[in-house]
Amino acid sequence: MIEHSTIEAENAKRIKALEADYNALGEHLDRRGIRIDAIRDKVAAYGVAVPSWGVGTGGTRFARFPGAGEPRHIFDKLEDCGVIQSLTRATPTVSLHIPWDKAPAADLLAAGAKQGLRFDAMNSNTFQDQPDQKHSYKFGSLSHADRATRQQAVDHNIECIEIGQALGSKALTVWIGDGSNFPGQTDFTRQFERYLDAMKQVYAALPDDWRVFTEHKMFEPAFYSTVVQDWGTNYLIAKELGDKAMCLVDLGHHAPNVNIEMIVARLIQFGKLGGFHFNDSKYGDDDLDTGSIDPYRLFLVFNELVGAEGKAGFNPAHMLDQSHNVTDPIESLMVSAMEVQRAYAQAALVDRAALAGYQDGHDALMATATLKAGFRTDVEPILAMARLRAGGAIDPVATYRASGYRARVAAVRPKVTGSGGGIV
Ligand SMILES: [Mn+2]
Repeated sequence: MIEHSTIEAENAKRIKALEADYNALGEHLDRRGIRIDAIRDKVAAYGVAVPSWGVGTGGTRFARFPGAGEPRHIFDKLEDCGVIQSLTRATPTVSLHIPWDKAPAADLLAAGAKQGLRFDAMNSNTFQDQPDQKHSYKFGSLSHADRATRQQAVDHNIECIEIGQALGSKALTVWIGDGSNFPGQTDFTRQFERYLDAMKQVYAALPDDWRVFTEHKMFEPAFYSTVVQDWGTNYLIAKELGDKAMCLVDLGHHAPNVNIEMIVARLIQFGKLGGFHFNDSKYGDDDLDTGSIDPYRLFLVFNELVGAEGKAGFNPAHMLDQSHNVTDPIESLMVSAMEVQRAYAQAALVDRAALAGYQDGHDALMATATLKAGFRTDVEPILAMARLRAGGAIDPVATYRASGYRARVAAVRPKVTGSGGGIV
């Protein structure tokens, strides 16, 4: 845990500069007809979920280099998530992965409450074989040719719903590794029929106030075809299943240069945007830190989200989904949560009435300039002020380093050298 006195001491070093920057930005925004406090309050109310697996060091297909003081189990993970929330005040929820995070519900609830954390969407796992598992997922899970294997995958997803119900979660995210590695290996249509049939069974087990998010991904671990390949297939699934089924967009699960913000707009327009997995990428599903490669694209996604605020039924779930290989995962997740907030705040600055006017008047130059005016604004004082007022740190990374947390937990948590898993 981070001592409150550490946060206060670190904030004391920075509060004067922050107040000056905040006031200067307030004057600037005032000239643009924007009330800075309103944006600050929007940011303060915004939260993004941390994936439980994100606090461990990830890995690549080649190796995993463990870091010091990595969490040993879900309770260590919740402690790390508590650190992220206490410093950033941007991550009030945690998304669990079953079976990695399996533990008695009462213990999870107590540990979450101690850290001031609630539980977001549940994540099932049918892309690995567990030691006690009867049927292998080597050739698929929900779309497997063998009925008993499909049933095992269905039962696992239903178990995830039941675990989630006990924790106050309201959604299940389903990502499968099913697909094929060779042309001709599978029949596209029959495989997809089997998947839909299995998902209908999962859907039937959803409580009334739950949603199921299906996550598309164009490749890996299947490298020729995947069953839930793209947003079009994902949309078909959501339509086939029903109103509680929605599409989840992982920013890394598209081909390079795909216009993801337009996909977001389409899914919003037809009421099927369920949520996000935020990360960044350069070449593929790189799972890099959110906003580290292309912050403008993140902003453009948020521009669509802010534009849709208030639309009936619009309530996407936001979660980070990254793999940290060369950084302290806590630092990466803090920075990423702040990058998501930054894109949100910048998108909230866009003058939408002016933008619509330029769009309808065919003034392409001023339309794009109006959009970019939001992105160009340095909103850091707004984010920092929102954190400060909520009891967080003006500078979360500096405060975290000053706290000595990593060294403290490294002293009691032995190094984990096994494969971590967690690229989903
Ligand atoms: Mn994902």
